[in-house]
Amino acid sequence: MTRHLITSAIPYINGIKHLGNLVGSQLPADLFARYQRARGAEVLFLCATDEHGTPAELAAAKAGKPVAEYCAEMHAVQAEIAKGFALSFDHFGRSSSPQNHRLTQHFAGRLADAGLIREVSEKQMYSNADGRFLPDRYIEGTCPNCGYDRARGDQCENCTKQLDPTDLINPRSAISGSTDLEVRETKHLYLRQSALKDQLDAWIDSKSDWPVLTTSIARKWLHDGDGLQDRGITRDLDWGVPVKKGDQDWPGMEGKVFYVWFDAPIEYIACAAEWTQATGRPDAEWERWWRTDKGADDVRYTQFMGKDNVPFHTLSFPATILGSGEPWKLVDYIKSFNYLNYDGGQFSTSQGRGVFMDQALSILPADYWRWWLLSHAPESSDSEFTWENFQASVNKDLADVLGNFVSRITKFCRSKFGEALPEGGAWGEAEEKLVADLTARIREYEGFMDAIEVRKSAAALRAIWVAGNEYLQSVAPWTTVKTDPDRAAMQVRMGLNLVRLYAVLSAPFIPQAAARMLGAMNTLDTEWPGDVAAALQALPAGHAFSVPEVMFAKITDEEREDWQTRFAGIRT
Ligand code: B3M
Ligand code: ZN
Repeated sequence: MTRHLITSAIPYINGIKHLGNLVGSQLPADLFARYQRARGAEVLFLCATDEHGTPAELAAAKAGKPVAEYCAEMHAVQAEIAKGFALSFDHFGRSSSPQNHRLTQHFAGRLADAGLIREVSEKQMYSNADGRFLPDRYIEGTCPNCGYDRARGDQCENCTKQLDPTDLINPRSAISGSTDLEVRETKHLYLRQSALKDQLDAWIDSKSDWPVLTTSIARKWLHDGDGLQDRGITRDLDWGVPVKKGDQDWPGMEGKVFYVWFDAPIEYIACAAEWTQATGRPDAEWERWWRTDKGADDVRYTQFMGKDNVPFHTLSFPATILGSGEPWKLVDYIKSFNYLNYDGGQFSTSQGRGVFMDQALSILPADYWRWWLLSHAPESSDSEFTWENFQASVNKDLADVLGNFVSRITKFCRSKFGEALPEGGAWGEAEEKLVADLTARIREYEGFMDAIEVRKSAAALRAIWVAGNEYLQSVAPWTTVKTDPDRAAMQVRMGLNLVRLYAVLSAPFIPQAAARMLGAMNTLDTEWPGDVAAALQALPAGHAFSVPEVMFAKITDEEREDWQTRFAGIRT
């Protein structure tokens, strides 16, 4: 049996994520985790909040709260919203956990022992007005690469280029807006990624099955310009993992913390340790997922993330792992996503533009969003959310195709045969044809899901729903019943079995609706349909069922217009 370790990029703690963040990491990761569980695999699905660095400090300052308190509150908020979207994490951890502190310091110690860390006395931006150094997001300015005028000191949001604060043109303090900045000397640690370049290069080259989006970004950082650069892994900040070499002090590094992007991916490991602790499992349980010397060599590890996070996952984090010289599990597959745009522009957290996860749940159930987002995932290119498109897809796919099927067959059975599956005769030609058709389509669906082709999987699933509708339409039990009630009963029995089958197949996409369908069919049988003919006889004649409430309400034009106006502005 395959064991799947699945991680989603861990969302920054600074506020509630928008739908673009969701579709680029947590949601497709959940789709894959649910699918693998449904196929009988052992799955460990982890996510956490990314709590260190300037994003956390700046957001806490804005909220007027101590950072630790702000992070604890926002972690609870994000965990609750994740639950609302039915994200099935085995554990939702925190990068500020003691486990992550220990592991981050451990890795730094190993890297230092391996000669892969150098101390650099360097010039950093110091703000006279703020009386402090301005690392990363504490500084903003114009990107030297693309000219975007709100680039941050660590990375340009627009062109994804990783930056140093001193690279920015016309820099200003993100705290006070002051341009009264000067360059001062301070000491920092650098991870010698360049020493690992050949190893990383060979590793990326061995990943011929990875999405081009992933490998092209990695190759760009490996080969563009002067090639892979060493990376500063410490900061002059208060909040974060204190710089230590294992459990030893690091002379000269007092009062400094590790850079957020150094400790954040290590949280993928620490999160597993948090999971064992939270669930009372022994330590050996998490090591079984992460240490190849302790049972993790048969684990398949898949990461999900937006394209701006790819350099850190293809180069920096693997450099940490490889450089440690210890048998930690390396990622087997990185699924990355382009951006989802919002109604003619970009979603933006800093500017509060778009629909945020809490707002989405306040107007419609999670499944509506899950279906639209996954079936429009920005895989081969950026994609765009528009309210018209959202309304049309939900109404067509969910209400007209799936919802209507469920409602039609259950209501018809209740009115003609009562609320139990009728007996009827043997299958005929139409049923054999349906089984053959569905078998081919389900195998196709599995192929796309195994390959994490999200949009293609959604299209294949929709085609499976359509096939059921076409079957009902062509055999027309409502007509048959007048001349051949036995045959109509058999057709109805088939239709109700299709409802159960659809619940099983659709659960990774729309888990809440799937649960309602299974509830209406009065069954706990969620076995994946290996043999489709058998799966369509799982519910026997005489099995009681009930007619569910409306599965999916259509989005009206008035609602759409209302939401369009409500979410046109900027969230404050
Ligand atoms: N928190 C960036 C983001 O939320 C960052 C990801 C960390 S993954 C280790 O997009
Ligand atoms: Zn740029």
